[in-house]
Amino acid sequence: MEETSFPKGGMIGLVTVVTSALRVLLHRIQLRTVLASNLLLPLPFIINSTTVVSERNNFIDYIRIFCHSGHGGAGARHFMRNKLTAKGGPDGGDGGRGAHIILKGNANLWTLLHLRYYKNVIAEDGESGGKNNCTGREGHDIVIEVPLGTIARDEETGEIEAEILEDGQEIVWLRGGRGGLGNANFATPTNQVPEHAQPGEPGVEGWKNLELKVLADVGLVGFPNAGKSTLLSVITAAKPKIANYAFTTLVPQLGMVAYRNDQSFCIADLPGIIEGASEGKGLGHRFLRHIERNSCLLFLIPADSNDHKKEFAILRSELAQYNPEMLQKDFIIAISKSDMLDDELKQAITAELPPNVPHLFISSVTEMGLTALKDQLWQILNKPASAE
Ligand SMILES: Nc1nc2c(ncn2[C@@H]2O[C@H](COP(=O)(O)OP(=O)(O)OP(=O)(O)O)[C@@H](O)[C@H]2O)c(=O)[nH]1
Ligand SMILES: [Mg+2]
Repeated sequence: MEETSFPKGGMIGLVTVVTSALRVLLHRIQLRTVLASNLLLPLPFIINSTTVVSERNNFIDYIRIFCHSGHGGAGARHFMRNKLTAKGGPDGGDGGRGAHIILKGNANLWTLLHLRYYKNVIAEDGESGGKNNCTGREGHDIVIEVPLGTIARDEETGEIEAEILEDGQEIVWLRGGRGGLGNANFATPTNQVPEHAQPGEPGVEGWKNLELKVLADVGLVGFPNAGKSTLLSVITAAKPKIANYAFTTLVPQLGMVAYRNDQSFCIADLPGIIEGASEGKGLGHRFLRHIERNSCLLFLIPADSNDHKKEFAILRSELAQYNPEMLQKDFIIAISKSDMLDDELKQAITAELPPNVPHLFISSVTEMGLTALKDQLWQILNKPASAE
């Protein structure tokens, strides 16, 4: 009889093909693990942006992400069996809780830039319960670190679900599903062999928005070129871009003002506002949301303005169109670039402005009036609550 056998060359070829296929498969599995771990590993992945492309890209105050908290593990249905116990009781353990998605305040962050590339945040499911009353492992919670002043909303309903205001503050944003109870929990004197064990509860999922409203004490409001950034650069250590053309500042900038006796307060320089900003002119009113949280507003009107009163009225009306509550805030008017004014012109401007409006003359170049300005801002920020 003739023996059937593989030719030697064919065998080697087959082995080579199988080995390379295995190698490709292994590579794919490794790649998948890396990608999956990106989504499953606990956040935060704080990207230290030394490679920032431009000022405009650097400030992210809104992101949209899909979130899914973990499913609870199922409770086990099991009865004890071993060589000494023929008919042991039920010993099915409980399922573990699905992972939560937690928001945590971090005072060292001030944009949502580090979350920019995370489109999905998928938390781990809880493990099922085991025999011998073993409870399943809980999913690892995901902690998303966000800057102070971050609001979390549900995209569909628009409802505010969480708000981070303090450093270290933690809010369980999306709860993981509860683990199901194992059948050991259902044993009663009349039913000693419960067949029932609970399934785990599902997690929560949906498209969510994270929105940052900068938490500064004072917000600088003014037309483009009013000298806002120059003022920030003089009274704080911030180094904003300053130039003699409109819309030099494209994103909000923050700075800490050092005040007498080692005290300080935070001031935010916002992109310039022009007439019609609430209808989208200039940079629109996209950045006005950052003024909503400021305790006090500092309107900056340049000394060389054609009509100081009108400029102030336009700024107020743009704020009101965005949110009428902004007009309730305390404010001061500072006439910037006052080094260009003599006493006569100062008197003319004072006469022009509404009589009951507090105003003062400052110059960032000669530092005139800056101490008085800081004093007034400090007084407003620290006035007793009853005086409001
Ligand atoms: N003489 C004088 N010039 C000033 C003073 N403050 C600012 N400037 C000049 O005004 C111009 C505009 O200054 P910025 O600080 O960039 O103005 P801004 O309000 O931040 O402008 P945007 O960012 O475009 O909204 C620059 O050329 C400054 O040098 C001042 O106190 N005195
Ligand atoms: Mg500026």
